[in-house]
Amino acid sequence: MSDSTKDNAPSRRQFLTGVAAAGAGAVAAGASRAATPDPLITEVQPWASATGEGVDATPYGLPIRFEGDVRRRNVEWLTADTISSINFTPIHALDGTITPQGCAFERHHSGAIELRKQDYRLMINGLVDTPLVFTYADLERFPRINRTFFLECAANTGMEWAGAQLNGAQFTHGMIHNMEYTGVSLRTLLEEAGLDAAGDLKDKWVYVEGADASSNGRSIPMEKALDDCLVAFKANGEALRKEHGYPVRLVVPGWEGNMWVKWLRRIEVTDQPVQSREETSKYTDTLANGVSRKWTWVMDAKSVVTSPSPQSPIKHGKGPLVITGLAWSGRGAITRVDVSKDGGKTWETARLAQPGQAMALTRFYLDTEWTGEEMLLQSRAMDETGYVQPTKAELREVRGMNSIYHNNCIQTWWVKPNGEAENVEVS
Ligand SMILES: Nc1nc2c(c(=O)[nH]1)N[C@H]1C(S)=C(S)[C@@H](COP(=O)(O)O)O[C@H]1N2
Ligand SMILES: [Mo]
Repeated sequence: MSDSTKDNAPSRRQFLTGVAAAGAGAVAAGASRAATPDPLITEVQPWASATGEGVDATPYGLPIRFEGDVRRRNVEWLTADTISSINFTPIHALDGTITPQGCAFERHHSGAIELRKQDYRLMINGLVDTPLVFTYADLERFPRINRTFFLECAANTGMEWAGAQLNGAQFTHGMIHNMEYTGVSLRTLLEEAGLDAAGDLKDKWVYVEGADASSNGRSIPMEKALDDCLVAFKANGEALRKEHGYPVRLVVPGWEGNMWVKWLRRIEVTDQPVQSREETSKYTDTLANGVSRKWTWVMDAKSVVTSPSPQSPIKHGKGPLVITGLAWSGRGAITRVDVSKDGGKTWETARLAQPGQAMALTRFYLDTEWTGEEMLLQSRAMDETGYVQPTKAELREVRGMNSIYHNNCIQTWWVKPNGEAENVEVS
């Protein structure tokens, strides 16, 4: 080894020289000094003996075929058909924070529709000075905003209320994605129509609906509509995919995914909420006493370890281990994430890959040494309001057992000595 390693900690020296000293299994880490000649290094390989594919072989690229496992997945028994259904983002296999559109979860109430830009119309009516209809080309002429936000379906983790249910972070926490949106501020469009006719804006609402058969109508308080909502037409730099609302969707930062209306066609300024199906019979939370609370729009702070996890077991034995996951809060930036290996008895503070960004996913890492013993792995997020992600028991105390939506409790993975992980409940 070079002299520079002398100053490093013992674990680092072991990391670099480990494999030369011992056979597989008893090794400290993955980096190895080959004991025998490695044909992958010493032999000329096929990929170096012939030319590769020319440019334009794939005019719009897809992931390389070896990554075919990184894909959305449906849970068939959850819904009667795939038209009104949900699938899940493979968060166990992604890293960083941006979700590629191609594997970002989908939730449709009446299927994903195909709507051409030429056929697109956005109406603003109701209590406005001048009712307006925008074409897609009209929207492109207003000043634009670029911001990254997470969208979490209120039902994310909803199957876990009664006990550990689905075996994988993709299924327990995969109704979430995080994209950089480009669009026009909703405020800009509302002001274009003029809000004098609405009078005092404090108690006013906007009712937003989509062009699909379900319309997915929701009422949004005017204060939020004028604050940070976007009428978006690009995600991660490219046009919205059909399944995410092409050509235009509403972005409602930090609030439940159901309000992010896709294929957005109408915004009505009203003096009261519409009390639509989506905000009365659905997307309300029934408490222990049978009373349902509504207008629970904000997604509270939450986190999950994405690896190791049931779909991402530890394959390398004991030694250096990267524990990683995602944290987010609809109330602002994530300020801290703690990780526990013993079901919440003791905690270590994880490293945030970047400072938390308000209402966007934050990636965390805990670079650790695994003893090879079993772990009850948990993560606990804190946001800038001082809010701490609750345990399952704490959440149930407030919410009872009748809820589906807004389950933001601490998740536990039981990591076994063989590296496999299972969804378990530690409440
Ligand atoms: N028009 C319309 N908008 C919609 C929906 C829908 O079915 N139709 N589903 C809602 C729900 S419940 C969620 S969680 C998000 C899902 O967005 P995604 O499919 O881009 O992940 O869109 C919301 N907006
Ligand atoms: Mo949703």
